[in-house]
Amino acid sequence: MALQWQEYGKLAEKYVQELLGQAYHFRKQAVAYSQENYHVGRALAQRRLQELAQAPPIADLAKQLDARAETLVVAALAALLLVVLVPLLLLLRSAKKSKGDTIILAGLTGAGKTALFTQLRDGSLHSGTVTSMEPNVGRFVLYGEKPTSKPVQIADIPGHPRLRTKLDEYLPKARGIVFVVDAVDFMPNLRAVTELLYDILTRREVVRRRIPVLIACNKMDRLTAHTVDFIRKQLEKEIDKLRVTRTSISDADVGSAEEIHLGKEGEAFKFAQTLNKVTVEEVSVHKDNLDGIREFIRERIKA
Ligand SMILES: Nc1nc2c(ncn2[C@@H]2O[C@H](COP(=O)(O)OP(=O)(O)OP(=O)(O)O)[C@@H](O)[C@H]2O)c(=O)[nH]1
Ligand SMILES: [Mg+2]
Repeated sequence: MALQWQEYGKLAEKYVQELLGQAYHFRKQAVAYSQENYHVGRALAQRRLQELAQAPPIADLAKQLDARAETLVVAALAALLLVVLVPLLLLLRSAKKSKGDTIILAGLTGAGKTALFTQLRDGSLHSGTVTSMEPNVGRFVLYGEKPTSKPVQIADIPGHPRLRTKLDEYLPKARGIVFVVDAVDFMPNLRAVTELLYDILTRREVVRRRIPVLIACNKMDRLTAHTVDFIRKQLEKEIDKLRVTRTSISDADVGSAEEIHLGKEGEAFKFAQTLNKVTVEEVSVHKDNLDGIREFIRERIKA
């Protein structure tokens, strides 16, 4: 029996309502999943899309409407497309936001990044004490964890000034940054350490995505190592000085009007003022005193 136009209208309205309801749940799920894990989110979204296309309302619609109702089918499909497209776009946007999945190890040459990398991966130091000339990148379950734990992608970026561009390459992929500082050979390098740290803390991708930074004061097994408190205060003081010179340089340079300023104007700089979380921890790669780092990694990438 052919349906009347009025009934077509009601039917279509009902289905669109239903689709809207489904799409809403779908969007919520997809967004939640994509923040946790982009791939899981995408797979779920695809499955949900398929289910949606086979959902009873749509199958029914096709069955019940005869050839004359073609326009209504088109309208319903257009509505479906709309309610599906919007969440999909949202999903893609949030997936983009959370695309970083790498823990970056940064810091001056000799700080202990490569030692830390192998300690986290193998539970041993290996023999090499050579300056790295290439980033070390690996995806692995942290040493000592259950083999079923989620693998973590870690990138150890060499500290040699000529290789700093490697940092530009990896920072957009960052989920978290471990900034390794040599607590023994600290004072002679204070300016250089601060410049590198300042550079990282004012990166647009770091600030915009609120990438947390862990300042790992390494080599605490050595008697001559400075305390964490001392290192934090020195870094804050030095950033304070650097802020002044960097700001006056950028004021003179019209092109960098968008420069990111660290901390609060008119107040002495403290790490607590940064938009992204900056914490300071005492570690020793040699003594495998790395709990703070393991915790930091697992907070970012859940086991
Ligand atoms: N005493 C002590 N020495 C350490 C510790 N961690 C690393 N070292 C030593 O510090 C030196 C430099 O370590 P690397 O891991 O090669 O330093 P890096 O940060 O990778 O340096 P680049 O590759 O040049 O950027 C090596 O001789 C390590 O054995 C530690 O916890 N305690
Ligand atoms: Mg190295």
